[in-house]
Amino acid sequence: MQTCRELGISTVGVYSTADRDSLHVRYADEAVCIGPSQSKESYLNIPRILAAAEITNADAIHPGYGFLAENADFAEVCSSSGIKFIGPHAEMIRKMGDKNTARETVVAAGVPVVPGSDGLVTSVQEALDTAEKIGYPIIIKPTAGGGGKGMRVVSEASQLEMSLVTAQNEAKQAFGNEGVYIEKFIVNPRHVEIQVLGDQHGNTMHLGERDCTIQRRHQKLIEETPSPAVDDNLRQRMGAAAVKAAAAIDYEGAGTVEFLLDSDGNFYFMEMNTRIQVEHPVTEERYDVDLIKEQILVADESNISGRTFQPKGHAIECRINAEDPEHNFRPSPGELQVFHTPGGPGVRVDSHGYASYRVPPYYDSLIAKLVVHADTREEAIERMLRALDEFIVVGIATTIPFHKKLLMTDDFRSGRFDTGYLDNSGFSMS
Ligand code: MV4
Repeated sequence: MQTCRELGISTVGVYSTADRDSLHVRYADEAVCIGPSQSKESYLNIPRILAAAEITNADAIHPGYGFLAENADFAEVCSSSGIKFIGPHAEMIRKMGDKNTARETVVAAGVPVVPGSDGLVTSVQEALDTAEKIGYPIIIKPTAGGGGKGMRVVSEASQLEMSLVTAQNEAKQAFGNEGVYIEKFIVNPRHVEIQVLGDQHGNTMHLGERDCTIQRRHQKLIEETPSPAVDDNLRQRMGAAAVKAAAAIDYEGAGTVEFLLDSDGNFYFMEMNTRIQVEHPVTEERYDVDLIKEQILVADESNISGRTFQPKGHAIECRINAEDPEHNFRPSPGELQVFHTPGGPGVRVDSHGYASYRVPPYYDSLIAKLVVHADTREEAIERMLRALDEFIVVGIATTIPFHKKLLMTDDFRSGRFDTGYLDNSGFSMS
């Protein structure tokens, strides 16, 4: 909506009754209530969203990064209703949404993947043969999953049959699709992803990487760019691989190609997210770009050939969640009695909150993204610690104390961490 304001485009916000006081409702030129708090009845209800678009005469819908952002049926219904879905076409979402198809698609384009099964695994014998060939441990992944949902690690042949059957049943339950595939399990990798942008004229480019290795139970907590583990040569190779993956499906819009990076510097395609992501602001700060503006421009048929973005400095994002890090990150909804956000050079806060706002208990716990930009990683860390000290939230518990503690550790400062860090390193709040 801020981008639209700058572009002279008027906006309509949609909201559930639980979000009537959210900042996006006040910021929008018009707002339409689309139902009660349960997201199935509001933010996931396609007919209600289309009705809101139609009564307000909307030209386009920006799906954000949750709910329907990667729903191919929604993208399809938008286009057939004459409303531009700001994102890729339904077929592109479908191809990348089915993880085994995505894997096969990028392999054909010459992108490295982790050694694994040749397509979906349909029998115990096939699973045993695949695992024997690539070696244990292996990981079973549901093709309809993503983001870590429903994955199972198997460390020896004796567990494989049991794990396969369980994984298939769980996948059927959770996604209505029992398809699973197998990969060699890479122990404690880093999560490094590449921001890509494609236009409607066949051009595809990348805007460097984001390191999202600091995660807890598949929830990212800190993201930064550049990655402490990526040099210019690796960035160039991962960027080229990400562009190949996106170009393989004629990708349109902003997208992210996720890679695992092992401790020897090998990278492997994991999945492609066909949406703008929560952590996109770190790329915006380092590359001096408004990615939402780029999404809107390519949706309006703009051509990106010849566009270049000059990276500068280092950007870090800390996710400020309504969660209590002292109590296993349990949710802590409630009133923001005080909500004082930091400012000053190189500090950005993206939030829907304000003093007296009541964080509802129904949705994702993210209440603010605190993003800093500075010349070097060291200066960015100091700036982040300064901004975290200035950030005052009274009324609910947040992840601010967690970030202060983590950013003080030698391990974080030296870039010595992997995706297992929070669970294995002994790092704790007490
Ligand atoms: C893996 C893996 C190890 N080996 N695949 C989890 C989320 C999804 N995008 C991919 N995931 C993983 N796939 C192979 N072959 C380890 C993970 C993984 C992980 C990846 C990124 C960040 C955090 C993670 C936490 C646990 C497991």
